[in-house]
Amino acid sequence: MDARIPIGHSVCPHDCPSACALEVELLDERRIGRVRGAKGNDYTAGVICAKVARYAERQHHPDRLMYPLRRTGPKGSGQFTRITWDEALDRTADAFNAAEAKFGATSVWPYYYAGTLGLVMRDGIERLTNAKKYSRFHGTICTGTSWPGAIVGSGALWGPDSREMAKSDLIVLWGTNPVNTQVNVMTHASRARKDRGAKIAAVDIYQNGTMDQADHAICIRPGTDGALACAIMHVLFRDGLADWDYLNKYADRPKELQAHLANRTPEWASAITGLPVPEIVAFARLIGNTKRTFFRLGYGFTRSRNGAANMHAVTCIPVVTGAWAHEGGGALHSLSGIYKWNKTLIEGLDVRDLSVRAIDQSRIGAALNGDPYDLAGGPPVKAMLFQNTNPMEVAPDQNRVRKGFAREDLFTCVHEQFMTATAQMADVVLPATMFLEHDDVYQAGGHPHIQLGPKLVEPPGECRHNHDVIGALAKRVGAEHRGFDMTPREIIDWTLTNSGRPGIEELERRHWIDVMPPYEEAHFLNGFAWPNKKFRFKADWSAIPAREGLKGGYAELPTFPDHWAVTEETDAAHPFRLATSPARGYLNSTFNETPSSRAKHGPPHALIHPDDLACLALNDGAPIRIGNTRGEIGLVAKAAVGQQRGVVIVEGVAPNSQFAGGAGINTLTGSAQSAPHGGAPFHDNRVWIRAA
Ligand SMILES: Nc1nc2c(c(=O)[nH]1)N[C@H]1C(S)=C(S)[C@@H](COP(=O)(O)OP(=O)(O)OC[C@H]3O[C@@H](n4cnc5c(=O)[nH]c(N)nc54)[C@H](O)[C@@H]3O)O[C@H]1N2
Ligand SMILES: Nc1nc2c(c(=O)[nH]1)N[C@H]1C(S)=C(S)[C@@H](COP(=O)(O)OP(=O)(O)OC[C@H]3O[C@@H](n4cnc5c(=O)[nH]c(N)nc54)[C@H](O)[C@@H]3O)O[C@H]1N2
Ligand code: SF4
Ligand SMILES: [Mo]
Repeated sequence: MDARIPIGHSVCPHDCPSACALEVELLDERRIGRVRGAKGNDYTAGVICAKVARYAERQHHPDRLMYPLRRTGPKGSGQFTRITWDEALDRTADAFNAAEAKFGATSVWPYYYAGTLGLVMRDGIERLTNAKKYSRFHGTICTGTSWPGAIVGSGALWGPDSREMAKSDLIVLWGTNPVNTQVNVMTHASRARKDRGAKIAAVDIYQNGTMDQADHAICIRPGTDGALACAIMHVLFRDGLADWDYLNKYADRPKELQAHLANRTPEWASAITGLPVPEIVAFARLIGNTKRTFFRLGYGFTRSRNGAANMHAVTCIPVVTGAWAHEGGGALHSLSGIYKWNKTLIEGLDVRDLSVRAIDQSRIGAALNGDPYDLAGGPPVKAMLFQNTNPMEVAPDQNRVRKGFAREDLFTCVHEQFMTATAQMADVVLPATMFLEHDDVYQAGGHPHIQLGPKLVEPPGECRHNHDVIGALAKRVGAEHRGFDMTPREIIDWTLTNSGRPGIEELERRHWIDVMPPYEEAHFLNGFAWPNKKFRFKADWSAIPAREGLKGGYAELPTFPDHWAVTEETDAAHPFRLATSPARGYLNSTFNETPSSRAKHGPPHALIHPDDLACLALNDGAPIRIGNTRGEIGLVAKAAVGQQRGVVIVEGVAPNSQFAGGAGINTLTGSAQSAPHGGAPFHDNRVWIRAA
């Protein structure tokens, strides 16, 4: 970087466990230059992904929304006209007030997600919901299955420090593709390989970039991780590789687990996973003979109807080997449980009423089409505000989502940075700031730092930040809470100090603070986070409370680790299994407007085994249709050998508009509420394939 250009310190706000510490070239008060990873942060270690290194391309994109807009043509026509902020806010508030007057407050449903991970800008919308008793938002789309699965064994949502990967002898990247989704995992895993000769194993369903880099690439059928985990533990017990001293001290019911696994043999798992028996046995022995085995557990393998159970099954493995007791050993899914924020002010928890209806985020299609189950017997949804999310592209069951958005009697206001597919359906569109244009505070899922992202440059046009919009709407709908009248910096400072952390000034000076719990706590050396301090091989799913006071369907879930056969399996009409794994250049649907990401990804394509292509009489590059009972899409076939026969991968989330006919990938994904509390099974779909 040019030493004469001033540098600002920030943090990547996007929905990624890496939450990289950033250094940003500030060209003038409005323009940024290059962005690089902070070298001084020992997790980021100077490395960031290519899409954020080129952030100027997104921030100064010619298509950025700059002014409020009102729709003038039919819904989805793309016809809008510029209006003032006052008119935009008045129209939105009028629609909310009209809905409330006629149908009650729960006919308004504020909807958001993690387009920014900043606590003030992401979660402040909850304060409006709670103050007005609008329908509450039950967030499920991402962590709905993985978090309960990770907590039900250990009792907590944390694990060893991710930087400890550098001290491991075997790193198992299970159901995660960090080369695409959180590049810094590879930094630390590669260190272990270079410094100690550590091995990297990956468990996935296709030959992605992470599998390419792995010493052991284990390619299973989708949704069969529970079977593989059981067979691994069967071999560990059978071959004397279980650590009984550790088990007796730290685990509940180890003997019962051993008995339960007696018939979960490698042969049994081979038939389910599609892996050869010797590969399962060799992998189990490698794990059993390597005390410092670090399981880095991703989200991908939980995006199936049996995902929560599979997560629990895999977390049991390092308990059987006793890896938890070793530095560089154990299992980490997310460190989100270490932060313990006081979010009273941000979310208005002091005015929250848990008896108010909550609607499942992933069921937006069903809810907008009036499904009485989703509406819980209450009024229809008549008015919505969207911040930081693009459900017209990312939510499952897209045909129903589209139909819902097209309702003439539904008012929608979308606060966005770009004219997304969701914004195109809106009645009112509001222009939003980007992260370098507002103040916020961030935690990370993949490392233990709290970071400040201060405002570094002026926003373009008339962009306003989320907190500003929420406050302005609050006034117009008569919502009362002291948080609406505070600045983002005041809210950040209050939240930090009331969560037992240093205030904003100190955080601004230091850029980040490391809040990793002590080693003993992270490794549960004083016991796991249950009253009897034992890890639970036998899961009690009812011990994992549904968030936001919702009921879950605990009863059916397996207790001991198992293969839970509830996935959407193939049938005669749908002979293929489809997974929608993440592409490198897009982050969910973010960055799908930047030219370099589009160029990298190319047109939407399906990775299909060459033998399957031959059976279908299709050539590499042929235009195809893929469909199921939910709908069908048009894209091109691409021959790929790196997955089992019958498995198809469509990486994304590519823009709907790039698919033939405009129906995007989530046309094919279902909105079944995966146990225990919901969560969309994005990688668990049966489909047919034919020539276009
Ligand atoms: N470039 C990029 N980065 C991203 C994202 C993105 O879309 N693109 N998304 C961000 C978000 S919101 C999140 S939550 C994280 C998620 O990041 P990850 O934890 O990496 O999870 P996924 O991205 O869902 O999928 C990871 C891998 O799981 C594999 N997989 C799918 N089904 C199965 C299965 O049944 N078993 C096994 N073993 N593997 C399976 C997929 O093929 C994929 O390679 O990444 C974040 N980072
Ligand atoms: N097929 C398929 N679908 C998936 C997945 C998959 O693996 N496969 N993954 C799922 C997962 S894990 C997730 S988390 C969801 C994520 O889905 P979303 O939460 O919708 O994530 P993004 O697509 O990144 O959209 C975020 C939007 O927020 C906007 N934004 C960013 N910052 C701000 C801000 O400060 N203010 C405002 N107002 N807007 C802002 C961005 O411009 C962007 O359009 O997608 C899910 N959808
Ligand atoms: S790796 Fe993730 S956190 Fe880091 S810069 Fe890229 S998107 Fe942001
Ligand atoms: Mo996510």
